[in-house]
Amino acid sequence: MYKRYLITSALPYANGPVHIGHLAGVYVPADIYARYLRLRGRDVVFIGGSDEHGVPITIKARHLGVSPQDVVDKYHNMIKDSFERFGITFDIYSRTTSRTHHETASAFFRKLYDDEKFIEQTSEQFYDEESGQFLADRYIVGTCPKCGFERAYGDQCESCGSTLSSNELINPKSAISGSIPVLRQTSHWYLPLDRYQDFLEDWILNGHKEWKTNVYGQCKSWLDQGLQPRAVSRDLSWGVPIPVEGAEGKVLYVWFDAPIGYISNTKELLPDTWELYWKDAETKLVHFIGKDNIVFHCIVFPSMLKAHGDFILPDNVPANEFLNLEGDKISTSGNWAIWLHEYLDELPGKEDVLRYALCANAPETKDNDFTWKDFQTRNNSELVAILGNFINRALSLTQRYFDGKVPEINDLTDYDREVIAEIPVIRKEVETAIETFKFREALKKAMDLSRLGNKYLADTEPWKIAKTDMNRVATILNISLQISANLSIILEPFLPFSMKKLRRMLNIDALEWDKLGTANLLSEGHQLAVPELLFDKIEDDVIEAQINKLQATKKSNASPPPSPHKEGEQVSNIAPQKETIQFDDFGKMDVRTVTVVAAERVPKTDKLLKLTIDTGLDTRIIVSGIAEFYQPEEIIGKQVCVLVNLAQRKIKGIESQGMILMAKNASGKMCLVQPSEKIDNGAEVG
Ligand code: B3M
Ligand code: ZN
Repeated sequence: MYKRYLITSALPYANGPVHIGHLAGVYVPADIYARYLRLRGRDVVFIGGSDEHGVPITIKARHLGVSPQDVVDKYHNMIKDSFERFGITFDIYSRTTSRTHHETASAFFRKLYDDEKFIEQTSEQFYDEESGQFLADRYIVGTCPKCGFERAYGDQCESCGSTLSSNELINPKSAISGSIPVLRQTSHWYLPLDRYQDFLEDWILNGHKEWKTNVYGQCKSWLDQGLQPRAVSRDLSWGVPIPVEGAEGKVLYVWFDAPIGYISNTKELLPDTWELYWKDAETKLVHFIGKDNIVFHCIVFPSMLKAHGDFILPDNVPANEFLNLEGDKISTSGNWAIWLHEYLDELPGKEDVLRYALCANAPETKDNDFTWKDFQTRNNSELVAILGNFINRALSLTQRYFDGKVPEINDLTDYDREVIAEIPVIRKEVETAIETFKFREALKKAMDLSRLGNKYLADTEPWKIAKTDMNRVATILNISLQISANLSIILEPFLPFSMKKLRRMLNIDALEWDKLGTANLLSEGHQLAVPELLFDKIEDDVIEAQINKLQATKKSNASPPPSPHKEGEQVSNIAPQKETIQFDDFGKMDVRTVTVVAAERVPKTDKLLKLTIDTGLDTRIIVSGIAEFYQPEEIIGKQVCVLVNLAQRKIKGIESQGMILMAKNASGKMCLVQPSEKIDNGAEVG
């Protein structure tokens, strides 16, 4: 048996809130595991934190017109707060912008550098001469060579889904300035993973055959392909600076520094004893992650730890597959998600219902689907009808017949003995399932104890014999109450809020796991509190409101379908024609073709872009409310139509000289009106 446990859960990027996919994949199972081990009296440290580096954060900051620090401050606090409210019991939830982390990650790199564990290689990468910086893949946009989509990124085309490399893009442009990037030499440090191939093959393929098949399979496939050196530095200004002379403008690649965050956060939590958790072979290290993080936790990070030499390796990496939502992939940018902070606000007091639904339907071996209907059924048909019903019957009958005092246990029948003997069997099954990371199965087995209780009451029918044999009723209710007390232990890791409530009703303190399995947890005469309902039914209108909310998202995401209609026919979702005007009225409007030469977000607004346009007559500024529909980099270089003689207006402190013509449909979606072919700037439209 291990002396102590170090549990880590993937550090979410602090560029958005967390959603149910994160919870089902990582945080719910990790929290169940940590709570279970603590209940067993084990020495446990459970590490969490935000991943605050990486290009997506800098892109988000640029789009919002704020600093990367502002972005991570906002989301770190939001994520930390919602985890707390949801009952995720991290021993620490810190962040990779912390001083401890910068120092730890920097020292880690430096040790590998000094020990010559890296190779240095020079390659050609895109450089934006206008903004004076190398461009990360996400900062390069161009035409996809596979499908022709014009706004593909340097690493991926979001239209056809192909993985790309930036030099494959046709007409690449910098997303920062819109200029055409040039190739420039730059040198980086690489971790030569090929040198760790033999070690990894032996350690994983021979040594960890017990890992989940999805994890083992992915590792095997990476190893079968043969490992290649991987760059661990980037030309960026946001991140942990490379602690080597002459490396100005370079930072650690986010996937190099983020897993070191687990070490840094342990250090921050336990400045004096952290090394026991990371360096002593009697520590069991377990990483909870999603499937997209497998290679980093099973191949790259272990190679880093091995190269360093001082650290233990993970004993297991129970990665989950993905959770979909109502049949579609969860998408942060498409707002197709159930956000934790919104759930907590909109369904207060229902933390355990979500924990239950996500665990009962966890994507442990394959991708799974979350639906609001299933959520409702899990609550109404399982939590309310099985668990809540049993507890309620046991407690109310005791209230009715014995004034809420635990009655005495008299002669046991064979059936009583069988039921009591079942409790330790269930305990063993739950333990085995949790210890092999099968949390769905563990929850199902734990719920079997309440099924057992329900069946016992239904079979023995104490309410029927109350008139004739009160001794027998006492025994039946005593056993039912003992089952209830056992439930308060076995379900504690899964439903901590409700089990606290149950203990309040039973008028007992929290019991350790080792007490589980016996029928003498409550002594005769012990006074119970007045029973309440453990769970409430969730009505259809609550579920419908949530489904409607998702449907509204879907509607606003979808571009309106083309609606073929006959000439002259009024189509209902098109705005009606305005009143007739004279030609002179129209003649007053000076509409011209112009080119957008620069675009940026107006700070602290969601909707506004500040555009610099070349009108052929002059260069001027227009503030336009199109940021919801166009990213700044998409609009740079576009030729559009502008009403140039509109009276000047001040918007957010900026003088706006004109108005971009947009077509707007009934749902509010807007698109630019553009000439069908290139034409001089300043050409009159009319
Ligand atoms: N932030 C990726 C993710 O959220 C990354 C995990 C880091 S774990 C060290 O999927
Ligand atoms: Zn494509």
